[in-house]
Amino acid sequence: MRLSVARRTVPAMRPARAAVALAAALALLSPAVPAGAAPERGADRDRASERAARPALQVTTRVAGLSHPWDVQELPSGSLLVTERQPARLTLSRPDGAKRTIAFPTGRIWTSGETGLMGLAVDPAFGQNRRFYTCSGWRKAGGGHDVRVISWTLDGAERRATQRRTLLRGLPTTSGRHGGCRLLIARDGSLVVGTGDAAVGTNPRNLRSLGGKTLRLDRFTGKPWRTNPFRKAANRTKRYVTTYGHRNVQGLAQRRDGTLWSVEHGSYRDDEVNLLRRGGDYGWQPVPGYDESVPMTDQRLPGKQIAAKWRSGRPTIATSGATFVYGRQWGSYAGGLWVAALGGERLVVMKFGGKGGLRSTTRPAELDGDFGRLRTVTQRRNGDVLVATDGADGQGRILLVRPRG
Ligand SMILES: [Ca+2]
Ligand SMILES: [Ca+2]
Repeated sequence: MRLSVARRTVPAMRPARAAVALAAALALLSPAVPAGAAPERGADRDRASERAARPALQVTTRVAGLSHPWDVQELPSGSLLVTERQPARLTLSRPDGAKRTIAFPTGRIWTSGETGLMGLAVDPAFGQNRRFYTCSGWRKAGGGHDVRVISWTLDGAERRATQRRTLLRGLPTTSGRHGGCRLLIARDGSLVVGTGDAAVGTNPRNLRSLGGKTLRLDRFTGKPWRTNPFRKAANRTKRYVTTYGHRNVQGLAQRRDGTLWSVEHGSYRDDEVNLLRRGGDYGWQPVPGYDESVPMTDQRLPGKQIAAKWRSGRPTIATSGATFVYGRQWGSYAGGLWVAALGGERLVVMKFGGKGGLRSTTRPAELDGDFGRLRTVTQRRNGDVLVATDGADGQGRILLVRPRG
């Protein structure tokens, strides 16, 4: 049994299945069965991957000198684009390590508390259209502020961003608390937006508010996405809503089987990882006022509330950005959802079965406690993983993670 050497691992597998898993693990030794490939295809293979080797991880600093880096994405040139929440800066790090601040209207970004320059997505056709997308606080021309999703183009010299279009405005804000906001371009080309409830108790369940939701839209026109569950609603805001009843969505990820997942911060309990279903109610409704004593998924609400696939219980670890990581070099970490934790100052690799059931959670020792708060995780095209740390005042970093070997 290799279970005993799995440091800090909580296997969700029942002992009765061990014999089956052992047989599957032996089958995995055949090179014809790549570890980590399409884990949703078969439960046996999934269980087998639990037993595959966990590679030792090599962690180095790829970019230093950042302030609250919030998201990082790779460009086709190999340069990394980084959003820094506060002070609302867009930074580029070239493959040779040279770093520069992109000319960008930082002064228009509203920064307060948890809100600033946040989510970032790079267009799949960036090589042709040079587009990328941000979600950020925004100072309205006539005073006041909201959170907006905006498309930009980056010039060929990678020095200047030009605003193309405000795709979505009016995401609610109050003090800056619970401002969201994560972006993901799904494989069908839609732009998915994970939002926060702005610490207003009625927002998550109000389908005329963009707060406490996942939203989906056309990344070129900003129109509601064609498969949205309420796309025919009379109310325009409602047409954007994909799921509701969220507290503060900090992570969005798509698995190879096409399923979409969100990661969100719990209250005093229960950070959650949710498998998103169109039109689903995820059960956060902290009223009257902003009463955080209610459950993160309150089944007493009318209708059906969808339970989380993973929850932290108590204490919370403030789970944030996440991505499904693939590639056989990652051994049993492959196919897992790699989740960054802020308060917990760790990375957690969660393995889920084909139907979304939790199989195991692992805390790689190499990314546990040594780098402060971890904000998000991204996988590069070459398979390497990038992890953003949340350091303030130039202490934030982008870490490069590879299997040691
Ligand atoms: Ca929930
Ligand atoms: Ca109910």
